[in-house]
Amino acid sequence: MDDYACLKQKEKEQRGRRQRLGRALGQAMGFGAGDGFYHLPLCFDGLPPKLIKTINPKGSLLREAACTAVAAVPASGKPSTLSTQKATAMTLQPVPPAKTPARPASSNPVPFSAPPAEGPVRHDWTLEEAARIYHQPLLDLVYQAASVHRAHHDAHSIQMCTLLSVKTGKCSEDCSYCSQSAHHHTDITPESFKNVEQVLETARQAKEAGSTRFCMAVAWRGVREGEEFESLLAMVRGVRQLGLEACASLGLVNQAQAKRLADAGLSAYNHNLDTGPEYYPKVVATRTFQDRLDTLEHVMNAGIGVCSGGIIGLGESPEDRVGMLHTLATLTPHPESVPVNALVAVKGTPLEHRPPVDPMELVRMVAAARILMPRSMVRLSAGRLGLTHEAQALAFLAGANSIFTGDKLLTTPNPHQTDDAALFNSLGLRGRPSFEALKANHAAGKTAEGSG
Ligand code: SAM
Ligand code: DTB
Ligand code: SF4
Repeated sequence: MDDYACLKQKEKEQRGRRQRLGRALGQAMGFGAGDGFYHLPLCFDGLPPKLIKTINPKGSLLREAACTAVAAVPASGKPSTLSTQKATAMTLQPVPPAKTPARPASSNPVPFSAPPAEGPVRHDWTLEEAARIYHQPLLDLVYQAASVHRAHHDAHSIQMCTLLSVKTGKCSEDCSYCSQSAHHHTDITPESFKNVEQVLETARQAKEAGSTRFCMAVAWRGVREGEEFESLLAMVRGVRQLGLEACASLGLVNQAQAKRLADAGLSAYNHNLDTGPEYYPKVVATRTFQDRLDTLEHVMNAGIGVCSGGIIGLGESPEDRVGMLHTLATLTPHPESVPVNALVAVKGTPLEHRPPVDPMELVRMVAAARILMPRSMVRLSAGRLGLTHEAQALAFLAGANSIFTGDKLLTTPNPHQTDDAALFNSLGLRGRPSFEALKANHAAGKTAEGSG
């Protein structure tokens, strides 16, 4: 059996084990079949789970128990221990209905029911629910996000993406964070549109270095028809022929342009919301949040995967961050990937003096994105140079499963390949094969691991 089939078989077995375990525990706790409880074993590698979370979907019960002893708290609130053998059960309080999205003091944890591992992916999150997830004490949030992550993804596998700026600088837009805006006076050297062969050569090198996705960005307000767009379409076709996933970040696109990109084989389109709807006008004046949403709609309609996330550290409030996550998590479908960037404060931009982003805030953002969009790739994007290996490890634990590799992002530096190799090595991580490689190898009955 090849890796892909093996993975699917393993998932099926795990699902069966969890369902049997859930049923047995539920019955032992005195629940009927109609109670709709969920159990989320945190360890399911063929061994009995050490920790069980029981979540009533109505939100009235939430408990967490060591597997050797299971305690139940009925709706009345009176606990009844069902197994007294080495009772170490930890009981959490019933979940109160969400009202104010204020961050609780760390001594006052607010339990929140994570989506069940096997449950449907939700697109109907309320803003209050998103806020309650986001504002949990950090370790509760990371713990929950890690559980969701491991239920939906191989936690050792990280997507490696390479970025290339196809046209650099002299951009008409006034994005306050961006080194490439013609409105700011930065030290970057503008570069004209690269030719197709130059771009494909870089893509070949990226593939050799282990990347499975190649992302081409252009410093434009939006796509312009003409020779350069035709070249971009040729680049997309060429990148796909190399066996890489092709992503483009070209600013605003209309429906017809999105369709042409889809026909060329584009796998994903990167178009970030950047921040929440209220704060957006403070960051960019030359276009609106709605313009960004319209482009996402065109991309979705064309059948291209949406890659959309944002930046933290622009001076936005936690509510703005929640607003952005909520907008993304209520899209149907969810973006296939969600980049989480920390501002790289570039000299000459209006944000050059912003203080560095607290790594824990970046981890919080990653974790909340993971819980709200359990199946999306969450990309730890710009700002990794400001993170220690330990901070990145926490972000991976919290559900980040994609990074940009290579020494340069678009105009700013990124960790060196050898540094990332050391990080992967110390954490036991490996590069993830592309979706297409997994499928193709499955069809051909070959081993997928390590392919591009
Ligand atoms: N011009 C296109 C656009 O605006 O969509 C594509 C390129 S633009 C550079 C892509 C994204 O990079 C932005 O939406 C923003 O999220 C991110 N970005 C740009 N400059 C950044 C910075 N200094 N720090 C962090 N992220 C940045
Ligand atoms: C994304 O979310 N981050 C990337 C990519 N999408 C295009 C860009 C990061 C740019 C960081 C600043 C720079 O290098 O200019
Ligand atoms: Fe131009 Fe994109 Fe930079 Fe805004 S983020 S200035 S649109 S390149």
